[in-house]
Amino acid sequence: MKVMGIVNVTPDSFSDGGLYFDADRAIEHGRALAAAGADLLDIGGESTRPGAEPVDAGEELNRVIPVIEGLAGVAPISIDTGKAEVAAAAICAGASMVNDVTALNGDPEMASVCAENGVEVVLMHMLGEPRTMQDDPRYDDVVAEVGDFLLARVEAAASAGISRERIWIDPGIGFGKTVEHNLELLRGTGRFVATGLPVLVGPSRKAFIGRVDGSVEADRVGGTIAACLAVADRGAAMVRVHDVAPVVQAIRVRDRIARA
Ligand code: PMM
Repeated sequence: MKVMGIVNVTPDSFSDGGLYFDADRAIEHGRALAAAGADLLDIGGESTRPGAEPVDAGEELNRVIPVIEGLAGVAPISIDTGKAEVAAAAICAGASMVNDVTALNGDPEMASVCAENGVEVVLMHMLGEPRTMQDDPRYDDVVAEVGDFLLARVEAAASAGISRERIWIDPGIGFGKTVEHNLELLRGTGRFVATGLPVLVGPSRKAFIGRVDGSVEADRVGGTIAACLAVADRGAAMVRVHDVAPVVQAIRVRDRIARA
């Protein structure tokens, strides 16, 4: 299982908001994550934390482009954005993957930008939008509904010319889900893997961990590792994490045990 290291160039992200807002610090952080074993670096300039307000494209570009330029060649780069303009500029600067938490629903130009540039694309499930997604989310069967949504978005992406081999799916842990929904999605990872598409999961330091043990964001590495190992056992292809070194170590040991 691969590890995607998170570089949030934002003042207000979920658990590291403000830490790497300065481009030089973000680049230094990205280099450290790559040295710690990250297979990819996911660079984002707009926070998607619950309640977050949107950022305009100009500001998002100012945040992410210098960081992508600084990290191009250090590791493969993913751009975490829902905006086609940002994705296009990020690709020019060196990104080879577009991680779109809106699953191509946020910007009508996004699918064509991804198709024309032949990049990999992550389609993630979110209920509604970040500002309101945690207001009483409800599902009858969360795994089935998230799976149906993702498969519909895969079809939309494929009809827009994005090659199926380049599409990843992600259940969107924390994006319009209660703690029980998140635990069910993690438990149900195998159902997403059974689609044959590579599955990315982003449990890192998220609130469901704190709901299990009362921990604060910076103190959720153990819970993050537990979730990463659980999805590795169920066939996930990649996890998106802040704490790359301990997660890489946990996966290496898990893989050696699994191989015997
Ligand atoms: N989570 C966040 C941001 N982007 N992208 C994908 N594909 N999956 C996720 O789970 C995901 C994401 C929010 O976490 P952060 O603010 O700590 O980066």
